[in-house]
Amino acid sequence: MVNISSEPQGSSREREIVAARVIVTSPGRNFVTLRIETRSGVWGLGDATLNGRELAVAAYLEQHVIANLIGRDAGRIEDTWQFLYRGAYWRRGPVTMTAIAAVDVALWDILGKMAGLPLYRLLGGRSRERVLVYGHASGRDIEGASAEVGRFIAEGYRAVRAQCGVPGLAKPYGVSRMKNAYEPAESELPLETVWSTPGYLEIVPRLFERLRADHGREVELLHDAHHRLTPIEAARLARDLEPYRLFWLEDATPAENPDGFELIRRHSVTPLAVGEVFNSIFDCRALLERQLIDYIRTTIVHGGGITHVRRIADLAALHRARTGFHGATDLSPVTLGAALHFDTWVPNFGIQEYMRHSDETDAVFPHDYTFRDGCLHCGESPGHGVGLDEQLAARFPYKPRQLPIARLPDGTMWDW
Ligand code: KDG
Ligand code: MG
Repeated sequence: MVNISSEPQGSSREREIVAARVIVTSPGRNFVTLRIETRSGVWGLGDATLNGRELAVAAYLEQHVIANLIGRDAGRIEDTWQFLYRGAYWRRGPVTMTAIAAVDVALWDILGKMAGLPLYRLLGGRSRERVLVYGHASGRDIEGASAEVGRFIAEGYRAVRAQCGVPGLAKPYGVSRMKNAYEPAESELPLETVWSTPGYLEIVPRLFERLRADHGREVELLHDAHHRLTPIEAARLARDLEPYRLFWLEDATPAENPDGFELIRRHSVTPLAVGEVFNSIFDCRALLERQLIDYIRTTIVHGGGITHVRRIADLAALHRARTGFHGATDLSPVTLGAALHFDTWVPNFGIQEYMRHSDETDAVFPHDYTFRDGCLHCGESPGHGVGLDEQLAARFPYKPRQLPIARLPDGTMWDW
């Protein structure tokens, strides 16, 4: 008889899930983490953070998911994914898919720990030596933004996203106050900001003209329009930016209707990135199949975990699109750790967003990934390599925070 307990990933009894709980903490910003534990004592972590809607995911997990996990085999990752997706009847949506992602990533973490292998090796091994990242530079004006881009280059970054203030607009997207990293969810109720497109369309090409003049053509430059433009405005911006050879223009227009991207494509060859608010392959499908985008940004935490996002990456590969995972600070170090293993493996990798977490966040989530020469490197410890110091986490209680909203000068509600 086969001695199943000698399997590297433990016997099915050892893999049985005996406990799972949600930890909510706010070391500088809110994070929701799921911890799943097996009978063998091996545990795994998954990120369940949905910025501004954190407690909805925490409740989804606590009230509707955890009881279903107890007694299941932690090694049945695919079956558990299908159970939570198909079995719930109510499919997709950011809350559901973030909750499923948390379970999925925790199970992959457990599998890695039981096998004694880092996650990228479970996925199929290394496809590259390092993960190219882009940092976030911003300034109240072109001058300030260019100085910030210079600071990133001096720190070793090879790719930088640049945003700058727009004359007449008090709080345009992506421009940090003081020297702090940009953190949009800063108030208990949504901060009301005013948006106006004409000034923005004037200043952004001038920003990139200046950045090329100051920093040359080698550094990769990116920009996020954050869903503010209509398709024809986005087409104009994409065309005006062509001389400055952007790595990508992100979220040029809201993506619910893929035809908007068709219109941009008709007018411009600036590469396009979309998808940080997507949560399933069905959101990505038309844009990829019609070759309307170049980079897909849907990431592990909001896209149903590794099990689902690798299907999205494969679909993208069929259409020569590459990954460019969302990586703002509202995605916890658990997501960043898992993403770096995915990035190290995935054949059609493009770039990874990297906004450094605060020191408090890094202390609560000890991790083994490192930054060097403009790239991140995943660690070699088993699983995704990110832990959680629960005692420290308990010192940072949850703080209600919501993302801002945008209105046009006449008060019309707009896309933030
Ligand atoms: O939670 C919202 C932020 O993650 C988002 O505004 C950041 O657009 C963003 C980006 O590209 O990082
Ligand atoms: Mg974005």
